Amino acid sequence: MSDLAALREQTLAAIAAAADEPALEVVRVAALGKKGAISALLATLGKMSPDERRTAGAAINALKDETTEALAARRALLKAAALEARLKAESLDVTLPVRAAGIETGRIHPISQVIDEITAIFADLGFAIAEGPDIESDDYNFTKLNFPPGHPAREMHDTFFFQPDASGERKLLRTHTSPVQVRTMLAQKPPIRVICPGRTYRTDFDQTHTPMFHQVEGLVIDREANLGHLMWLLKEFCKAFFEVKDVNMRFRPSFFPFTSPSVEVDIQCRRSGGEIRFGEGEDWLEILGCGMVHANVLRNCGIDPDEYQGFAWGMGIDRIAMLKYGLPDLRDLFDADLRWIRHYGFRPLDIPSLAAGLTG
Ligand code: 2NM
Repeated sequence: MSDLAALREQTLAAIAAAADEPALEVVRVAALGKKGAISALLATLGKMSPDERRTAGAAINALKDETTEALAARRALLKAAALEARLKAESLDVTLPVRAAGIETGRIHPISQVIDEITAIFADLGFAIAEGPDIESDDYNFTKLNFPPGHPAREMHDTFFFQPDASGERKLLRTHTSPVQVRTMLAQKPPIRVICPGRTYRTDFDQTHTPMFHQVEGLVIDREANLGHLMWLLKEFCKAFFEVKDVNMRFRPSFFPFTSPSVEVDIQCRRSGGEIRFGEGEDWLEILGCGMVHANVLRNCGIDPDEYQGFAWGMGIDRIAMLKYGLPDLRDLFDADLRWIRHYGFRPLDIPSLAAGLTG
């Protein structure tokens, strides 16, 4: 048997014996690789006489083609067999319970839920929602709101100040969301109906205060907007938010620099056994502050107080979220504890709307 015939037999046998694709690749390299046996034979052609080359060349090339074809056929076979084996080994039991998707396991934080509820109530009453930056100027947070420089009411706000910048200006973390209302009045012409929910900051940290907390403030500016409208609006809000048919409210005179007159509002409730019910009982719970926007504030924000007037109110969101949903400790709200959010959080697609009932 010639060398060529022996090589052919050996190569084809090795191809037939290759049990998987990596083994087949080893055979291919040994035959057709740079240093393979057939490649080596092809390299000898150069040293042959033209006659020899004609016959040997044809034979070696025929072996090369035959080997290539055999390799391709074997590879196709092995591929099919490997797929067959995988299909046999891997099975999917479609009757098994499905693992919960993110949308099922994720939860909405009670604060986000309450902001969405408040937004739904006021949007239904024709209010727009406005937001602004957490870092504010002293001017927007205080001066324009009728807290003149040096006014003692500034001290009551326990403000986080930044270092002064190159121009000497000292920015701060907003102590209330009122600067958003300032921005709204400066940017829009009355009539204005807007609510501003968001984060606010004061250097207070104890059982009932966290340095970051949430507020929602509202503002109405129109030619004849008055305290009667405000009282009606707040009552409608409280009924919708606490999901009761009626609430008793108490309006007490108070003081804020940006409103005159200023009023604090309590709602009637009953506390028993760690539970709280609204619209009945003999306790009073303070829930918000409000008043007629001070003429100085209107003037500072480019609104003529002889032509327009308005009312504003502000309330803390964290505490009413705790009251409504029975959250026992304020600080849990910001602890980022997964077990807590799984227990107290809301399902992502239960979006509050008045039509569906606020909480589904
Ligand atoms: C409150 C109480 C009373 C208030 C006033 C304004 C503005 F910008 F119109 F002057 N915004 N928010 C306001 C009034 C806030 O929070 C207890």
